[in-house]
Amino acid sequence: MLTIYSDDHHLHHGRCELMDGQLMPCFEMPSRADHILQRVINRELGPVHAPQDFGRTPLERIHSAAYLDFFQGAWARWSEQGRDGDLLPYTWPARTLRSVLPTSLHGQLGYYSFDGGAPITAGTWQAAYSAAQVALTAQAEIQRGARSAFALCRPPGHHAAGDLMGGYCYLNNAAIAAQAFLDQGRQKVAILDVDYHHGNGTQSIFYERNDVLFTSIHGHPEAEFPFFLGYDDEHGEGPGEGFNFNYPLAAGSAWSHWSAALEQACTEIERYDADVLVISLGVDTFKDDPISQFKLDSPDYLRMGERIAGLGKPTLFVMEGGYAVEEIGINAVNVLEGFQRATEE
Ligand code: OKP
Ligand code: ZN
Repeated sequence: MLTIYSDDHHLHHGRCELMDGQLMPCFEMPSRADHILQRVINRELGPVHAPQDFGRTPLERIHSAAYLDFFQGAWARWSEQGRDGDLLPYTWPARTLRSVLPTSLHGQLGYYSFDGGAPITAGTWQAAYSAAQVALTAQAEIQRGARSAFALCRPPGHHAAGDLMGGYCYLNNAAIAAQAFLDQGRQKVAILDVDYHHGNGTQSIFYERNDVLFTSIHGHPEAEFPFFLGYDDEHGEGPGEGFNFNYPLAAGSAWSHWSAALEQACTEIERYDADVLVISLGVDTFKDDPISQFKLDSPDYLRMGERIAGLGKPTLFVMEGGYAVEEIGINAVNVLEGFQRATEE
């Protein structure tokens, strides 16, 4: 399986996040992608290529031009104010307030975000832009006929909506790739989001559409980030009604419960009869993940890959979360090796 990877992810290294009332070093750190790349190489998964540059146009199919302009220019505005620390929002247009776009940098940052978990640093735009190009380059490989490809994206993307950053995410790599498939002639794309957290950004982007099926298995939003989306009664709206399926699970869920949800998601994906499959591949379902509450173990990721391969579709894997840095490479590449093994049989 071909892996697409860019060193540009090192340009994004946030300092701190607020966690249980304490400032902590960001869990979403560069060594995550470094460990995954090392495992890809050590296991000889396949070649590793740098991304091509498809420009901003495919990003604008998912994100508003105003949002992209803001994100691209935010650091320059911040440093013009003489600042060099992380740029973080602190006020949002929540209930009772108006969603008007202010002129000030921090006002606009609140307008274009939903939480304080996505710091903008000097290199964040370049890193996120390159991650989107990584996804698009892997997508192009599948469009050329490959059975599968791995987009080793960092920062992740599934919490980013059309004009919102948050939850470590800025550009929705999986959504950008899904849209590229459609723009290049595919009719139906299925997304399976296996990250521990609900992919609220991806769901919202495609919520009123029937050309993208969104399915997600995640910690129950009653108890887990992002809290305000991801319930099992969210089925889509308008033309998108019946094309959104959430499988929220309780804290402590292990493979037996998780795999039962996977079976249900696979049933919906098979019923949809997609042309192509996009996996939002988070491995923060791991038992030792420092910010998550599921109990999957490393061998379970082999089975996950096997089951995904059983769907028999061209499959694009897009890296999302996973914060047990020592094991992230083993777990992510286990999914890919499980897929590969089942495909060869
Ligand atoms: C991103 B992905 C406060 C703690 C909130 C946010 C989790 C984002 C997960 N900073 N944690 O889905 O793995
Ligand atoms: Zn996650």
